[in-house]
Amino acid sequence: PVHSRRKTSSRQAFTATPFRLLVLTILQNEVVRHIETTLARSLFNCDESAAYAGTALAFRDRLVIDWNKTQQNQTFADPKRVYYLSLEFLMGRALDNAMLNVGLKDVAKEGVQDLGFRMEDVISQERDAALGNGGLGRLAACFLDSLASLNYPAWGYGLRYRYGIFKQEIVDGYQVEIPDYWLDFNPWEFPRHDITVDIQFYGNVRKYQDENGKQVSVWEEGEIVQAVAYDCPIPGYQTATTNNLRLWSSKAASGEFDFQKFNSGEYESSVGDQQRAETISAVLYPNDNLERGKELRLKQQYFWCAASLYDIVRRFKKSKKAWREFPNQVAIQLNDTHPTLAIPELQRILIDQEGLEWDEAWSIVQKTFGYTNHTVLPEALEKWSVPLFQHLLPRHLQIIYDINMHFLQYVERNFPKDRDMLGRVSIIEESQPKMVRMAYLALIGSHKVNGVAELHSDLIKTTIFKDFVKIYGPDKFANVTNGITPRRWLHQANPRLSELVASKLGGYDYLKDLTLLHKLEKYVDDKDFRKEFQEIKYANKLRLAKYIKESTGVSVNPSALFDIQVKRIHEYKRQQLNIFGVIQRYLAIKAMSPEERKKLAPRVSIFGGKAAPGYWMAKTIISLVCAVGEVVNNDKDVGDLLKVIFLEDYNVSKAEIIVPASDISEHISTAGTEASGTSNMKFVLNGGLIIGTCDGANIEITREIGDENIFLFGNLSEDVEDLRHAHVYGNYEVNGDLQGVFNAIQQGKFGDANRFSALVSSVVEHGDYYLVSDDFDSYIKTHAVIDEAYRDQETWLTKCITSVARMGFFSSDRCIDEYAETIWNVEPLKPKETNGSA
Ligand code: C3B
Repeated sequence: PVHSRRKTSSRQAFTATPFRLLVLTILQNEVVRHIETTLARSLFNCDESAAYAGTALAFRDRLVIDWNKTQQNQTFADPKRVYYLSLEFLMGRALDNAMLNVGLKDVAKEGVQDLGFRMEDVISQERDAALGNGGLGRLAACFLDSLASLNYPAWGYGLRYRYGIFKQEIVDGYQVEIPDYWLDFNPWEFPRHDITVDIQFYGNVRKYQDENGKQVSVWEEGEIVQAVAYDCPIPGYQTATTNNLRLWSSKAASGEFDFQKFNSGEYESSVGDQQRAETISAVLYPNDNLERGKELRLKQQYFWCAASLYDIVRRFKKSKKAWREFPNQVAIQLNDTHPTLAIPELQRILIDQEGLEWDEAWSIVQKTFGYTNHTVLPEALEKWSVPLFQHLLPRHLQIIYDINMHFLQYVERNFPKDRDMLGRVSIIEESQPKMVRMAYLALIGSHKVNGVAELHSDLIKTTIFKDFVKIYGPDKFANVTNGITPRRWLHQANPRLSELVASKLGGYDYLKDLTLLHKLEKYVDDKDFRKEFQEIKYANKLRLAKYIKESTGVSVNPSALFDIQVKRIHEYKRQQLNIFGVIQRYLAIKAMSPEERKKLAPRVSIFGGKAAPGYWMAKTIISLVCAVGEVVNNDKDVGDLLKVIFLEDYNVSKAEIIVPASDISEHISTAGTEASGTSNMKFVLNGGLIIGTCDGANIEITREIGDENIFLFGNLSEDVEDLRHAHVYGNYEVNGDLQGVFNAIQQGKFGDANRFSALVSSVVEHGDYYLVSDDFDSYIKTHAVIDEAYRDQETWLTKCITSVARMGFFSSDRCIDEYAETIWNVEPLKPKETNGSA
């Protein structure tokens, strides 16, 4: 078969007709062969799903060749590798990405057309791989894309959940969760039944002295569960490098059920062990920025960390290098505290199994790990109860106590006068029951801790890790501002804009070096360019309007200002502020004269996002949005001036339709609560403007694009604490406009007021923790500024174009290069055979 990647790296190279025809024929034959043989279906009843499957399998074949080569190359060169440990990988769809990276999308498009299908429809047959909740999981997916595209020898390690994040349905204005069984047909994974690891739980620890008088600990008995590897190829853009994402699936160690029980007639309980083992990797915990301390979650964490470390250590041992070389061969990045158990696990392997002394082992551990913190929200900081640990992982608890003892001795030596510090920084919280503070363990066991945007990285040093800055010095802390992959979030989601950019920049190199976008600035006054840029935005809005009509039945005017907030529903992200603002707009419109109405730009307020199933307040916010939509959208008197939409089941593939269609997107968290945010970057890169608070990456976006191109409002993070203190509990007075909104809700304008009373009372009675009342005025005023700005379409367009041109900094490629240099100390490994451009 033609191995296309080397020969079709750029579109220009692919105009030679006879060659193109040949490839087309070959590709088409492969698709047809897969449909007829792999899927055992006749071409006569080939539907879109079969066309998808055939196309996916044909592209998969091509990926696999490069994947094998990459792995061989890495085995042979044995460079230092990066291991990215993440409980979440929110990958979305793979086919479009595979086609882009293999470089044959145009040909494939023609091929499926010949079979009678549109590529768009074929692509949309694929289910999202939704193994994540939100920003943290999607960041991991962007990182894998950049790691491969930049040729870093890197592996992702995660869990192969049978159920990803639930599907959201809205029934009568309420969220309903539907399980996401996504594995019916997944051509992008390869089970490795030969790669298994036995993982131990429970049991007890026996200590004895060996023949040399050395104290030895053995972890005995308990229960064994087997981890089976499933591998997914991760192709890079315009390179042959294809890395591996290894996901672990759990199964009973014997792989068989209890025959004795079976034969004695206890059929159901005979499969019990099997099922209990399989439960470990069954389902993703659906909480974003919240930890609930469930035993099964801790089991997931250990299962995945232990299997991954076994794999990493096995690979290292093949090289027969001395243990002290381990940190020169291995960099492990902890995506938040979820994989923190990898730290005591590596220490356990080194001292209990490999016989190293404590200090030598610990020095290896610290040099190996890096820890990324993604949140300062107290409810998201992981703590596990000591009794649970004792029960599930008795040896690890001992090791954690030993780590803590060494650490506290060090602190005591260096800060003899500050006795309180010991209690504050101890890994063990002296509560009832005692708790293990995972963030402290992660920090102590790593050589670098990084935040994900400048403000956030500063905040962790002055709040949750303040004492640790004193103990270790500031150099242990770093900032790596998040980024996004331009391949998915520009080229794939917005092909027309990508093409327009390429036409001006002389090709698609900017997809590999996003800073090249700055060259667009010289076209900001170019009439044709402006016209086309605007037309593309309109076409994207039209596409979204069509989707809104199909999914909600509501017609929206594509010329209206599209105002979008899509992200997980959380009080700190303040969708409640947004919907209160929408209500205020509705009330204002109702009170306007016809002349005033004429001046107002029509608006569509679009919301989307999932609420954690147990997060009642978040679910109430969704209900209020739906209830307001019900009233506003049916109010003939308001017409096009305002529409309110809640889009069901927001996910990665829907984001690819939604993001390119915004005029304004909302990133309005209480200052200091959103560590970074990454959708803010996606929206601006796609030619939309932002309304936002001075929080997370909004601040750096402002610095890059200029403050004339962003609509900032609200209080600053340094004032948040004082403002919170100034609030009173009980009957708190809010100002006129917000009071008007509350009155409308309480009068039942949007249905039974009792349904929404918790939202109102969180502000007026319970201290308004998220400062909705403090920021409301400035929020409303800023929306008025936006209305005014939108009336001047030419200036608006200039802002949009200029912003796109200045977004180069926010590529996840930049971000990965920073990690590689400042945290991992790894170098790219050139692929053996490349397409010449890598
Ligand atoms: C998120 C944060 O809430 C975002 O601000 C940030 O952009 C992303 O991580 C990526 O860094 N986050 C999350 O999605 N889940 C958590 N448990 C913690 C943080």
